[in-house]
Amino acid sequence: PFDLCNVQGDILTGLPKKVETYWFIQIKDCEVDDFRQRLSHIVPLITSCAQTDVDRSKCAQHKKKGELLTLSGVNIAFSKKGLCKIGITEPLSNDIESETQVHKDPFEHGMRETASKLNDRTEGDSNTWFPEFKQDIHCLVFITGDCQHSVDHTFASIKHIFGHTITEIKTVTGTVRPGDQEAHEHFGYLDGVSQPAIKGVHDDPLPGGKGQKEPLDQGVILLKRDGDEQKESRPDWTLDGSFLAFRYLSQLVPEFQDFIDSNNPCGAEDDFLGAQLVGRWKSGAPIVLAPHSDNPKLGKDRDANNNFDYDIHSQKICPFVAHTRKTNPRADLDGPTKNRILRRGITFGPEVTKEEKKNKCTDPANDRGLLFKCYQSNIKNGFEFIQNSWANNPTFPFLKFNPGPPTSVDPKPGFGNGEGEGPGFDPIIGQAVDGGERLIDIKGGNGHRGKIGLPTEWVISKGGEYFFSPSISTLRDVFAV
Ligand code: N7H
Repeated sequence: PFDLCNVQGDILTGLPKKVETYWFIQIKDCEVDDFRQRLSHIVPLITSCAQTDVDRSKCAQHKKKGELLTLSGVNIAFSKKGLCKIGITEPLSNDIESETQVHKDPFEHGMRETASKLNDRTEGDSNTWFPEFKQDIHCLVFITGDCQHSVDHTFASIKHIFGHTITEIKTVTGTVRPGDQEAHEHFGYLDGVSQPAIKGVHDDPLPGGKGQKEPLDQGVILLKRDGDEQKESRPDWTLDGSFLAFRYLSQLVPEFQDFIDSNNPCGAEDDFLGAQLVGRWKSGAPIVLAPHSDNPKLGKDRDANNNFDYDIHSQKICPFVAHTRKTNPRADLDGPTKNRILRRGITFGPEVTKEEKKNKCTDPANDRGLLFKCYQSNIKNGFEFIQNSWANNPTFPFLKFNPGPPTSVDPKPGFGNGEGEGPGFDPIIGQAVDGGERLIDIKGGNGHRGKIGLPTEWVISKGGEYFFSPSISTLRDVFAV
């Protein structure tokens, strides 16, 4: 039976957080048995979905106890190398791979080895990855909390339990932004607005466009549940686990803002161009429902701010390349379900300083951005697909250069070069091969603006890894001893 007490809390419900520390560790060769023993003392500290779920009625155990929401949460996940280190060598995926197969399984090979698929630059002069992410990372422990103090307190106990059995590779802490920017990422846009609903967890999803109305099968996120393409062939212990994709993404905020300020069409609302690139205004209001100016009331309204769809024949209101359209195309693809992910990021780094604003340039000492993480039962269909086949693929959404019926509401159907070149890159996260030029075709409120080359990438990947986040019973009965 499905039990929210057995699923790690970050996956389906999200750990509540104002601060989150990510601890990337390696298990020492000679300490594997000791590590596994100590892991059994970590298990009781792991926060489950039931402990974070607002609807406690789903979990008899917690309803009885009437427990308060914990102030600090802990979850743990293992990379493929980490699983092998503790003696679990069985593949989690049955994708048959030949030596020559170009498309390697992302989890089995790890993010560094498959990073070229994401157009990340991990080597040579154009390398953007931190050296730590090029080392073998076995395990990720992350601790959330309502303040730095509660996170530090829990972190100290975790460190104490693992003791000398591990080597620390990297520790990073994210914090929500101050004041009214709390739920906003560093470019200023409200984040965490559109998330898929999951059957048996969020049975009464908020209204939404195509593919948003019905909750998704659990197996899109959880392994071995209905909707997991490899349900039958995976090892039993993978049940109710999920793959976690982590990315350290720096953001060049003053540079992004300068581009918006210098190119915003005259006469348009201040952030008109920014909203076109993202697909939503800073308040979270989708441009489909608020085409000309921001509407903060709509941005806040959970019943309304996701209840829209894209006009598949036109980008008159929302550009085909807008980040939200590229990463969840809704009606453009008839509401795809297998490429959905649950996002659980947090911002990191200081606010933009006066100096940086004045110089329109990020001070390298003030690294800031998003500690991005997302969950899915299949990384090839989830994170990797969204990044590679949609965001980095200028021809997606497909066939938009000739949108079909002459009755199209688009006054001038046809853009790009009309030969399949397509609408361009995701301006927020799209990456060209070797950091090459990114063209986008945007049709703003002032008519067709044509193809423009973006001056730089404003989001830079500095590393990451793929992990498996097991169920709590698997952690206790299979991983720990
Ligand atoms: Fe994105 N941003 O501020 O521009 N994202 N994102 N993202 N993103 C979304 O709906 C942003 C990243 C998705 O269902 C919003 O929560 C930034 C990666 C998906 O309509 C905003 C970064 C990937 C959605 C941002 C970043 C995605 C989404 C609108 C990096 C996957 C839901 C608010 C620094 C590969 C789309 C919201 C839907 C929404 C931003 C990263 C995917 C404001 C700054 C790496 C699926």
